[in-house]
Amino acid sequence: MVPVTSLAPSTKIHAPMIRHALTLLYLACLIPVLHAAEAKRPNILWLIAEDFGAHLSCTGTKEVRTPNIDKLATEGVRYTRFYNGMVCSVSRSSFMTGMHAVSIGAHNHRTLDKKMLPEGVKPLTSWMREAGYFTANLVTLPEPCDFKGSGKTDWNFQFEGPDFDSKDWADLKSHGPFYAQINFKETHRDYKSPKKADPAKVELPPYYPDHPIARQDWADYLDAATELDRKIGLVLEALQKDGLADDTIVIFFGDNGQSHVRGKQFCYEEGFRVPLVIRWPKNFPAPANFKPGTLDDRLLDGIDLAPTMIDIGGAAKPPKMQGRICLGPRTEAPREYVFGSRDRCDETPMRIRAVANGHYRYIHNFTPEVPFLAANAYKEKQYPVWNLLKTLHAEGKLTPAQEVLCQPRMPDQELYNLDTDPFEIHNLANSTAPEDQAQLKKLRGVLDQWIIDVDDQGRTPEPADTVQRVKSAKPAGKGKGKGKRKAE
Ligand SMILES: [Ca+2]
Repeated sequence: MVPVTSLAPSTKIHAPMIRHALTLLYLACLIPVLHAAEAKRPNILWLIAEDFGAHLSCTGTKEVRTPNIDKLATEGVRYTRFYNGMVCSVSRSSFMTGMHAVSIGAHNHRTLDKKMLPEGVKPLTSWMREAGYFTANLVTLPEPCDFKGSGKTDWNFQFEGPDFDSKDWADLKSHGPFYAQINFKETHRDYKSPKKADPAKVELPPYYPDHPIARQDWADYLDAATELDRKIGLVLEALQKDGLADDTIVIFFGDNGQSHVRGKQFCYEEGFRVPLVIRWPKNFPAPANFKPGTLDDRLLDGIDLAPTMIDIGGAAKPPKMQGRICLGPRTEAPREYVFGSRDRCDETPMRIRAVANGHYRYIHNFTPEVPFLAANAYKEKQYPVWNLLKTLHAEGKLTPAQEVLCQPRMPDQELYNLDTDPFEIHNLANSTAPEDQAQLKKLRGVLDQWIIDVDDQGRTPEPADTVQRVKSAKPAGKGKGKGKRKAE
């Protein structure tokens, strides 16, 4: 029999070894689990609506029917102050790079002589591909959807490498994790959706004339939104049916504000503020700052999407990226301000810069001599209210808020109190109220500094022959084929 005393030293010697061995065994078991957890990353699906403000049933808009987007918002989070604008090619260049368009020379819609992206800046798909994601801009959708994605990219830059890996939904199942997008054209003009909204019941912003033409046009827009919602419902159904829903983050947003007279192409709320809804999939724990079924009123910029996707994909945010991660443990400081820019759109040069802090919006019109209704073939052809305003102005039938749009020049500066004046019709730039003056001074300073900080390339005018080149490059409202320029 071995004396107990002789056992004690031996036990003391072996206990750490046993613990060490157990630790190694534990780690050996754990490492594959960790690798599996690392390997399993969520898919990402962007549903991008064209030219769409947050005109949803769940935001209280009358005469629109959006049960599918409303449901998505109930299952996920709806972001109430998401700014993305102000026009297609410019905002798409921004949210696909995580960079302000003015920083990368992509600020003119559409840029004629597209530059290479600066070193360290790439399209989101390149970063996602490097992170191990399959990328797709879906055109071919499952048969029950019975429609195609538009496949729009519209980027104002050149870059190295492929844009996407596929156009076909059928590739998604076998190529996870994926980053995919579907571009919906319903809410882009021309509006061609089934007529459902009653023009007599729609609610117009006060700066548009209460006229049958304006009411019909707004009803047509809402019908386009209803049709958009129907198609989104079909896509979500397909995602479920293919067993992808529980592994896929769904992100619905507008590429820029609605294509109405004071919306797209301008720096007011109507041009920038668009819906954003995110639904987190069941098979992945939701971030702490994501509470399904709630509203999130943080100020967000379209450029925040790209770094957030890269972070979700498990890669580091590229150092030059100006957007901020807005979900998860690496969420960056909340924005105090959102900025906006407008430069040449089609054949209409105009330079506007804007900043908003959630309560006030300040706008600096650098080209006030260019009137709000400056000639633009696309708008004259496609915006009935554009022409209606001119007619009613000539007849003296406009209200003061509508008359402002028909003036021969823009104000040098504009300041709006968004809390008391959500439609931005009372310009407070010349107000003597101390609070207004304080906001004007503060926001002007912030905007001036931003222009320096982001190296705003709009400070350098385009070559003098640019407008002539744009005019000769496209017939208005036509030219969908390659080599032609489509007006919008
Ligand atoms: Ca657009």
